[in-house]
Amino acid sequence: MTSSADTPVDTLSPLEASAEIARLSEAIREADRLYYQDDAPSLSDADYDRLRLRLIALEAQFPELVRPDSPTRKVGAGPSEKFEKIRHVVPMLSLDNAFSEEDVVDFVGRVHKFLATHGQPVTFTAEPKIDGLSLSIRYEGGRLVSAATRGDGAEGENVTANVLTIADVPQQLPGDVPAVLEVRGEVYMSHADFAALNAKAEAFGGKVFANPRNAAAGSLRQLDPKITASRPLKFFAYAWGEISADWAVETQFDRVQAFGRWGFSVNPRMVRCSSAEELLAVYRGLEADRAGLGYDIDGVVYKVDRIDLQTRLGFVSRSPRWAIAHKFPAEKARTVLEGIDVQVGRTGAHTPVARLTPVTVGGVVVTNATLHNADEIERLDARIGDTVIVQRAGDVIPQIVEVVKDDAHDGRSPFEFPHVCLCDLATPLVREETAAGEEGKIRRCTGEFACPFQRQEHLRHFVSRRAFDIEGLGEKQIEFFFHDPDLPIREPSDIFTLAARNAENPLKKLENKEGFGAVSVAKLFSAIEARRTVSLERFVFALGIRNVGETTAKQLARAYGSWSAFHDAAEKIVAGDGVAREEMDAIDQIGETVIDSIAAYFREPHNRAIVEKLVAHLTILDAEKPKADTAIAGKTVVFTGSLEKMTRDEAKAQAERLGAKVAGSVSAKTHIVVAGPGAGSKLAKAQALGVQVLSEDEWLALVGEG
Ligand code: JCF
Repeated sequence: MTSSADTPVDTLSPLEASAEIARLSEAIREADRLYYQDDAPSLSDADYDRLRLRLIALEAQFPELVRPDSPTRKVGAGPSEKFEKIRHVVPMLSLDNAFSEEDVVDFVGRVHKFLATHGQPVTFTAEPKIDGLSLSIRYEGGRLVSAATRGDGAEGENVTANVLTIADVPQQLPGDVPAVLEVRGEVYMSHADFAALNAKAEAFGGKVFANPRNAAAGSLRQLDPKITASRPLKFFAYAWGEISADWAVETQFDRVQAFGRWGFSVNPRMVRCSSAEELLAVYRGLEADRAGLGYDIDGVVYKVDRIDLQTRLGFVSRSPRWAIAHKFPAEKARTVLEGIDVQVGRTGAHTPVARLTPVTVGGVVVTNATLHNADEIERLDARIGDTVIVQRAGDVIPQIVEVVKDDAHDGRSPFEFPHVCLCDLATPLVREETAAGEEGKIRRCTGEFACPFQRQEHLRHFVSRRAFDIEGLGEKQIEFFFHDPDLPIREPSDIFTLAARNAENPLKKLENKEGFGAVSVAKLFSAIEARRTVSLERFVFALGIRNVGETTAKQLARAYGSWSAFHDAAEKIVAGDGVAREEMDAIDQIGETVIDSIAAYFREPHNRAIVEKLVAHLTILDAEKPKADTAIAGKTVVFTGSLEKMTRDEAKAQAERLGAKVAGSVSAKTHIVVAGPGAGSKLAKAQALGVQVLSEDEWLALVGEG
């Protein structure tokens, strides 16, 4: 809180405000230019938002100082408008990271445990992790028909015309390939090509890139494919998406080698291994050879080789259980801590952020770093003006790992963390208890929806892709409407009254505002209309209840089936109903922390009012039941004794996938008990109650996966 950006706007003189507005407008315009035109973002999203928010606040306080060309008057026009979107029929995955040898040993152990290999070997592949951009290339009848970037994994940008210019990417595959085939891999630029490109740019006044990855990204995302063609891009194939036919090649390694025979470049350093020790040996070898490879890599990717085992292992959230990226250690640099800002997140958490003298860490300019929390500042004894060591590991936010104490350190005053929220309410910050009942490190504002910081963040979350996902109402637009005096959106229900309010206000039509037109407004309103009907899981996730992420929301939706059932349960829990609490506790993966958060949310009168107002505008669909057309759909199953063909986790995941509910104990409501060797009291109880008892083989035959 060292910059003028922290001076409350209502204490500024018009002269000071005017100067700051000019400065902010220029900074935002420059950032926009770098982002949209040069593909070289100069600011993090958070920093960019901070600038815009400050400008909006200033303009609200001093309306007479608003310039007609202010960047706040423009909405929309993001980079997403540049390319058409392509939906990935098979999502493009991201990999979980391993940062230590221990993580790798754990990964291998988890695979063995899940597959219940009892010490039988499992083969893995190990390959360099290319530091480029993922790409999915689609072939139909062997002919390249489209190519898309990863995007958010579900939807990427259509860069077909540009990919057609990459020499490494075949446009026609040999005759024997599947009718539909998506080949995935990494676009990158070699060190030599990168250096030559930058040398040319420097000589002829072109754009100089910070590192090969940025150069590859900037070259691929060109609207003019002629520019892409002039850039030396390369491609390594390492994975696949949709494939039309059964492909008899049954391992990761062999499939990648097949890509090689079809004309793709595949990485020559990919090998097979059969233990954690062997994987680690590959890692050490690549780490040693890293500088001589000729292209950037940021780690090593390990995968289970057999495709059938990959299928059995499946996914946790959006990452495969059968693969992991082992990252090379972080790079470090020394710089000066110029200031400490405190940011407020959507849950009211106050996070300190270090402002640094810009420094290059592993090819990227770092200007700020996370300090995690107040305790961390104290632990580091970081004081403004100190020399610090910053560390950057892959795409992780840079952090301060050490203070280099100089003679002046003791003379600097320790940082004083705020005790009240930065919002106008100045509500006290509290440290929440952790799940273990200890005092947490995070300080949060207690103002919830009433806190202006949280309001806007709640709204952003509410419209985000995995929540309401309203086309044309993204973060930028939320920011605009949040501050718009004519058609404000201050809480979720305001979204659903927007069209009606606009119709009532003929003098200040949205259609007439800059950045909007009749067509875009009509589109926005129809996108909002379409979202009046929403699935229960999206709705529960969108509420932004602390500790209720997407997975938890899905579990809750499946367990309760309807909004009224969930809401009733929440109300009962708030009222102290022990049975309702126990029922929620019995839901898979839901425990005390989640229940406490739900209770706290629905206990808060502001939240109740906001939710009630919102629900009045919506049709919340009952939860889609898990598969209904299988032999075990809707049945409650209990596993007891030991299983021999699969692990408990796997059996459970399989049963749930096929629509069954897995319970821990036998009751009159149990439909099937699967009993293996060593089954005891649960088996006896099942027999006493007359519940159907199956052996593991009978179970597998029943579910058709024997
Ligand atoms: O080299 C890479 N950057 C890389 C990324 C290699 C892989 O085999 C990957 C990947 C991302 C996802 N495999 C998956 C499934």
